[in-house]
Amino acid sequence: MKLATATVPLALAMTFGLLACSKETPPATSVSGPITIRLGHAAPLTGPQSHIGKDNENGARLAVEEINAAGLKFGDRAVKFELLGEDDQADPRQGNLVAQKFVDGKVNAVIGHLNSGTTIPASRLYAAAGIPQVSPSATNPAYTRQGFKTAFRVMANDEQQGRVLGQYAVGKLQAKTIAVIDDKTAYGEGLAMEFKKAAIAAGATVVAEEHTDDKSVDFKSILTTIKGKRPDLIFFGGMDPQAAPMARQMKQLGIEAKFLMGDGGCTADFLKNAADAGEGRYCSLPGVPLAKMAGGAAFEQRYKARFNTGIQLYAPYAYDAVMVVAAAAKRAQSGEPAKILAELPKTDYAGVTTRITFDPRGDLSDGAISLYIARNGKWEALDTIGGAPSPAPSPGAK
Ligand code: ABU
Repeated sequence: MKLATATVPLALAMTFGLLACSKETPPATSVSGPITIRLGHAAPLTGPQSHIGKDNENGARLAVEEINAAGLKFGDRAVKFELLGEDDQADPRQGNLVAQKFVDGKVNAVIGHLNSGTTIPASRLYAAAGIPQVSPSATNPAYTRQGFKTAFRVMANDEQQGRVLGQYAVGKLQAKTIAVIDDKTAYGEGLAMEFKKAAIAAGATVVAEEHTDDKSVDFKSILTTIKGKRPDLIFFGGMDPQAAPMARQMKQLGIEAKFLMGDGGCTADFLKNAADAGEGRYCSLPGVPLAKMAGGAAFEQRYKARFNTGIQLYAPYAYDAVMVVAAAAKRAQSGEPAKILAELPKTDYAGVTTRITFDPRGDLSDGAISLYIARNGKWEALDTIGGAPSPAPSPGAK
């Protein structure tokens, strides 16, 4: 389904449409006919995380549709964006197969992957092929620490998130004794490690450390072990398909410890699947709450109108990731990966989620982390730590 032009935000229409028609830069060639820019999008579209993967893809698709409706041009040549969605199943090996497919298919840029466990290995393939990669959601710091000029992300990383979570657990939630569970993925293990470091530095004692994986749903054995240690708080580094049954089983076992998660558990599905056992649980999410994003409410409205469902988690970030690539292409007046790459580090983009600029590694500068509590079946924002003020969205880079 195509969006009617009338539904495209005015600022976007002006930036990608009207301004693009001005005499900025002549077209690369005099050949007429549209230029097609193909964006690979990779996320789990099957399996336990498919609801989050579909949400990412929807966010990216909405951006592509809005850019096309606004009518981007390079000089007098129309530009059309295409989104090629692939299912990486949140699996590192499948992620590499998808990445190789994008490389072989010569996509102009990649939005993704969703998971750190797929994003990090795939980034090597994109780097070797010179394809720009912007992850909306992979938060393991290692992604941007490999020295690849192709790797960017539009949300704060887990060094920041873990630090905030650890300090919050001790400072605000008054946890003196803590149990840590992770799902042994690049994300879950990495976040748990950063959390632990910060919690210990803030004065807490880690009384138990347990591990599961990203397929398990029965945690009674590790929870029973943890119950014996009587921690004040249980931290889980992992995603909502594990977090929801974990919260339910904590309740069944009568564990009264507070339960704290990172962004992977901070979803609408956690609330639905944990049901009453979700109440009073805590999570964090990189970025400011949607209601405080300058373009958040309008984005949510357009998302719901287009997909007939609510935002699950990272859709606004996937949307911004596409817009950042499109703005770089517009500045370059080209869809060539090398020319987009030359522009990406200069990004200064007022997105839906925040003002996006990149540090020398390709990480979002000044990312914020927000804390939430589940109350009455909703995630209620508690605090936001760090981050630059969010300007009104005007999705064209300067
Ligand atoms: N940021 C949590 C989910 C994605 C990931 O980093 O694996």
